[in-house]
Amino acid sequence: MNIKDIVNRDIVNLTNCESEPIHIPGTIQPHGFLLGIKKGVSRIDFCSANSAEFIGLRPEQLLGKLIPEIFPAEQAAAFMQYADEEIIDSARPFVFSLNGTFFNTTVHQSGPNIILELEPFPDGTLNLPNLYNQTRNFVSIMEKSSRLLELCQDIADETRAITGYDRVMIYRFDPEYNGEVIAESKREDLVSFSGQKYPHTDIPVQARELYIRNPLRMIADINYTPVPLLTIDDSPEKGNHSLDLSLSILRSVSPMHIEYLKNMGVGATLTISLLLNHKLWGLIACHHYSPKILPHYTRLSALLQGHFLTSQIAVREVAEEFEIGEEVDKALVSSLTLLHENENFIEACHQSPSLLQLANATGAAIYYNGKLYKNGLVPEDGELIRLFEFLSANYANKGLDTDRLLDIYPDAGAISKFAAGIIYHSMGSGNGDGILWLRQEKIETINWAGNPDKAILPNEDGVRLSPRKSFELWKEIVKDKSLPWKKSETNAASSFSYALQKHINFQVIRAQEDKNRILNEELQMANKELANLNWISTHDLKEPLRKIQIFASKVLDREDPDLSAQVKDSVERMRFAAEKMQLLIEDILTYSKAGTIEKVFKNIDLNLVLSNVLAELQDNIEDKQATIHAESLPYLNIIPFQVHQLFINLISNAIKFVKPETQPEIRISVSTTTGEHIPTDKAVAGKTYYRIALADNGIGFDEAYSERIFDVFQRLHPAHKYPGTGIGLAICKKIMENHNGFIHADSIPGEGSVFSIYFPTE
Ligand code: BLA
Repeated sequence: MNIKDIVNRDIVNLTNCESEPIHIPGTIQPHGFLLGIKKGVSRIDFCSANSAEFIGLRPEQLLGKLIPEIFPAEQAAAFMQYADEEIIDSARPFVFSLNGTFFNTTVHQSGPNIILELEPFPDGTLNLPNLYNQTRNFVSIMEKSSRLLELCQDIADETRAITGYDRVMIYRFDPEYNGEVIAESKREDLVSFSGQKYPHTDIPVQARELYIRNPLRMIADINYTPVPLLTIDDSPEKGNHSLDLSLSILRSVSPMHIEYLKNMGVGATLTISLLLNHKLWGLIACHHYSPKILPHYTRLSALLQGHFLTSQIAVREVAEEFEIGEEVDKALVSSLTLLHENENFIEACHQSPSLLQLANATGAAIYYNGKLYKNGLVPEDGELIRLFEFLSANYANKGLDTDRLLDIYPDAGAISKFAAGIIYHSMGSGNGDGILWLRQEKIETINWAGNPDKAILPNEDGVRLSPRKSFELWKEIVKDKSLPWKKSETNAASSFSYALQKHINFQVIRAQEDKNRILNEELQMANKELANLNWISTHDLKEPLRKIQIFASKVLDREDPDLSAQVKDSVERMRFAAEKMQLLIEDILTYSKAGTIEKVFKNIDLNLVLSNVLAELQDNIEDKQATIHAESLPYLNIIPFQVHQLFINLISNAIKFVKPETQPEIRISVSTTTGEHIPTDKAVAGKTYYRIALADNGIGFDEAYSERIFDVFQRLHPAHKYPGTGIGLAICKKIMENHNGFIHADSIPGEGSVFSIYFPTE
């Protein structure tokens, strides 16, 4: 028979430390012995080298044998029944008695093997702890300690009482898996590790993964000599030469870690995993300063303690966050109430303490319309505005919260005193407007147990690297950082920012409405004044003008030799001016009437209106030898005298604005169209309109004026050449508005113009 050990002799160093296969060391600790049995056939395939020390049988006497060949028939049968069960119950371990010694036997399956780990009871017999008392203590601890830290302290005390270790620590991981001792129970003479921090490298990733699967480990004596596991090399299954000891209690420990513990001066340890949501939240870490073997049932009690604690971690953490959440909610409600009750919240209430409390901030600021509104502790104005501008340029539609502004804003160092951490929300107007909550710098001192940069040191021969030798306190000062923002705080800040934005939008709309209302009132006033012109013109202006004209005519008609030619000329001019003035008054009157006079619509034949207009303009037409061609016009529901006025204005313009030596020619055409084809956004898409186009061969005008020519007193051509008041087209526009229609002009200078009027067909 050829027997060989399966010891893993790979050397650990810096490059493979994180991948050291700690689950297959091929050795065990010596406080018990191990048998690996092929499941189903009960043949011993693996055996630790120390079997004889416990049962007087050497490995070569055990390997290859069946269980019933070694153990008394009754015990062998009982064991085989126990080991064949689907799930092996570790809380009910199997007790072997051999040659008068009782062994606690932990059994689990590893691949095709059943692993038996036999430990003699330390005091010779099975000694059950008083579980009733222990459980009662746990429950009273749960009930009395409400805060997580208190609970951890109580669990540390209780674990030490049950297990008797010199030091019991509750060790909590941060997100990077650096750890901190958050509670400690210890022998009085020992130096405290409380509050110390240890780098993540102290417990490498594969160790952490293993501790999720196997929540309890014991190192009974740091100075132990590992015991090799043996197997028969010429067994039928060649190559099956490693045994996965992940779930084993006797598994030998990584030499790296042993060195670490020696450096720390520790003699024995027990470690229990604390899991939250399937992740390692922390450890219960126990140290003893001499060798220590904890009996199986006491281990289970300590493990139960760990389970109790983990079941409470989430509950306490949520409860503590909930308490903060409640305070924050209260402050949010008061801030929102102020916002809703104050028309001008920013001016009136931006200094309310509740605005700070809703995010537990030390300062807050709002930047709106180029003005700063500040609350609490804030940087000086220039720096604050620069920060707002930076944030609005980079985080406009996102919002942001950070406990270290310096990570994103290079100038943050100068303002850390006020704004090491911020919550930011932009306000949509775009000019850097936004709201900020600020938190002061909280300089943190981390008490590293030894310099974390020297977690791994080259040793004397410079080849192997070993864990650090010094655990002397090494202080790290963390600057430019605030306390982290809690979810409830960032949520409250978002809710408030959203409400503030709505409030501001609403104010802008209301201000616009106010402006519109004032404009409307002004317009009504203007209309009223215009209506007054009607009265003034008839009574106060027209009468004196007529008198001026009559007297002027009388003077001119008289053949008075005493009147010089110069005086006559002046009087003539005076008469002419009065005539023009009268025309102007009449036009203004028509314009004002077009807007104010009661609108009486009649369904009427437009051809009739046109022939009346042509009759009225008869003299003018003959005088200029104008020709007018008109297609047949439709019946329309119109205000007859206004449409009459409209045609008068348009046709007389066409006759007036002619090129020298040219006879005016006017073509009136009719078509239908729909709103989207009319060049104004006021037309209703899909609605049908009549288009009546008056095309002339006149002097035309520059296209740039096609809108402005419809404004009052807009003249494009010199008055001495083309006389008129400049109101005619404004009247036309108003008339079309009265008919829910539009007027539009196209022109090519020197060729002619087309005036299109659009009436809704219905
Ligand atoms: C394992 N390291 C561990 C364990 C702890 C620590 C608790 C679990 C094993 C156990 O039960 O003891 C670390 N122990 C601590 C810390 C305190 C403590 C921080 O008491 C604080 C009070 N360790 C190193 C370096 C390496 C390393 C540099 O410092 C590797 C290069 C390795 N640590 C290492 C390994 C294990 C380990 C491999 C797994 C040991 C095993 O389970 O085999």
